[in-house]
Amino acid sequence: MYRNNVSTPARSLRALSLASALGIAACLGQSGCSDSSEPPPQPIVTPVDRATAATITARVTYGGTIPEPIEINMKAAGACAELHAEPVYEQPVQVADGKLANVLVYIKGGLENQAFRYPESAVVIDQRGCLYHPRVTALMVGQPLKFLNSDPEAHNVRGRPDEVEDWNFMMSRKGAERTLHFDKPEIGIRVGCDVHPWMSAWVSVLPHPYFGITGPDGQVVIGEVPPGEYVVGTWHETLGTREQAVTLPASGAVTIEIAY
Ligand SMILES: [Cu+2]
Repeated sequence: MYRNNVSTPARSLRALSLASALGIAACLGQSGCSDSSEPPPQPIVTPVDRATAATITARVTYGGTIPEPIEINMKAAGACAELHAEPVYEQPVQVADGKLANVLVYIKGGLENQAFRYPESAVVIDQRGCLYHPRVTALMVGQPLKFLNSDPEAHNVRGRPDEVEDWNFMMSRKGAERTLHFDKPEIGIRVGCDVHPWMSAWVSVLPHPYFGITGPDGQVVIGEVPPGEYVVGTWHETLGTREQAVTLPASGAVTIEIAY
């Protein structure tokens, strides 16, 4: 979470602590209640010359054995079980026709000392059917990350980062929302719910806009990249990381294949 802005987040944290001390549920998990930390100021950006900008297309494939999906037992939480007519399975390795989904593809090296505007629009993770939607997501430093609770069941949202501030809050009512901002990058932050231990989401925070998550086609297209030498990195929650060097000519379009 963003903590470098000395004034407002510190003040709101103090207010929250005071409210907690007084036993006031300061906006925690109430319907329609948004408890937003302040976004950081937009940086002074490094301009990108669109006339020479280039495109990277990354195709991610999987050639290994696909693990057996594991049925999630929601019976301990009856309200969750009631939300599903069919069995629900845990399957982090989403492969269709050899193409691997839910992989973060991002520029890992080559953009040092450059700064980019973050989108003001929030990336949203919904808690629905006692699962996170989407399971894997990414956003920029400073960009809002909004958690929603669409369930008639209470969830807590616990982040287990290594670099950014950790977080943990309850979202006890349907319609509750809560927004976070991050002040530094981190790849593959685990998000979970202590009430429903099968709930897993993964959030990555990037210092630039050159990233994407593969869909069923296993592909990410990263556009408007300045020409240059880069390292493209990938991350998958169970299959780990890969990286590949890329030379991007001016106005070029380079396609790389990344195999797991
Ligand atoms: Cu939960």
